[in-house]
Amino acid sequence: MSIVEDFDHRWAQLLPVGRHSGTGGYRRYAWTREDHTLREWFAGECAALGLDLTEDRMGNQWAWWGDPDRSPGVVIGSHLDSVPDGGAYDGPLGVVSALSVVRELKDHGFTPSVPIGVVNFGDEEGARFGVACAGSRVLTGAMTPERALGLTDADGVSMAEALRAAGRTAEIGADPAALARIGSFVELHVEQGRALDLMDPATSAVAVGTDIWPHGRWRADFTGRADHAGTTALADRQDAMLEAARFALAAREAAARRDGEHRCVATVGKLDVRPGGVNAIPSSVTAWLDARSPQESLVRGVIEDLTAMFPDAISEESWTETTRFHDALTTRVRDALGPDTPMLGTGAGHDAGILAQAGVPTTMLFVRNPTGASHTPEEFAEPADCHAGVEALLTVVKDLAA
Ligand code: HGY
Ligand code: MN
Ligand code: MN
Repeated sequence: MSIVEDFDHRWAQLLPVGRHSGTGGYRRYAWTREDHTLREWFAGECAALGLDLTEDRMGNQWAWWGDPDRSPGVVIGSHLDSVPDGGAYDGPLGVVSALSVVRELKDHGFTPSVPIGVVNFGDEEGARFGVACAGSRVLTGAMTPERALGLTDADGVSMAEALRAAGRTAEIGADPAALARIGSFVELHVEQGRALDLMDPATSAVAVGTDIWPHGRWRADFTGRADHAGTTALADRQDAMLEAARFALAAREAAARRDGEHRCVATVGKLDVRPGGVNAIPSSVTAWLDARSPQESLVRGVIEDLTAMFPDAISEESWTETTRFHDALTTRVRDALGPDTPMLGTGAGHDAGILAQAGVPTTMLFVRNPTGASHTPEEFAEPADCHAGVEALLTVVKDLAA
């Protein structure tokens, strides 16, 4: 079987898992039944390839060809979880490509000079517990285990409880030994914008990553008083939704004031409304804000404006500084792929960014996305471009492990 056929075969296996029959979107959340199915699938594929499967202290899965305790290895892979009603490609494209690369190398008798690892990071999207890249943040020590275990989902279930319900221990924590096994990390990912598509079509379907914009998540809590939606006069109401609505508009305006030569974006994508009845005045609303820009000062400015308007309401949930990928690794990867390979920064966050922040030599490959749509069932990459991605990853691994 060619590498491309192998990729197509594995891709088809994953497609039905966690796909919602109504929306067509994926609902693959950390430590749920779907997540368990995906982890089992990953473990089975790795076993079939003869890789040694381990987990770090946060439950991220690592499958090794060779012994990374003797010498740090080249790691490829990504994540299998999704945002609510996400697309098929964000995450799985990198994991499936990595498995196909390993099979191809093994089938052709390649002898790696260093160990090769495939990773499946857990809880990259933070869809359930709110903090993105929870798996890599705890692994690297960027988030304490106490904080992670205390995060709760929409039903009030804590991560500690979710881990136990999944039959796991809540004894999680940073894992310097697991981190020390990574000599370099190359995460292949679907592009989440149209930059590659807008380039000359003669250029590559694959780009090398340069950097990740600074970005963060904040929550804003607004309090009102529950009452009857029909009998309470407008003048007597304390409706928490009104402040939340002002907050969403103010966030958009604060970003728009700064959006110019450098992009600046802000989104309120999630609300928790209590008591949550159509005919009840909201007694509390929590709004979650995501804000990003290539310029850190612009994001900070948005938060300063909002904090001035809504003092005491806003708290930071996560913050990731500008991340530049490792210069020498990025250059080497680009050299391996050819001097015309485009270089691309991204406004999306990735485990690769968290590892880079922790000092691991890291870079990324992006596969062209013809519409730029992502975090939606519409997310798509042409099969030929996915194949170009897996071939590019093969070239890169052959070079790094030669
Ligand atoms: O939210 C993000 O940037 C992501 O795709 N993890
Ligand atoms: Mn994503
Ligand atoms: Mn992703």
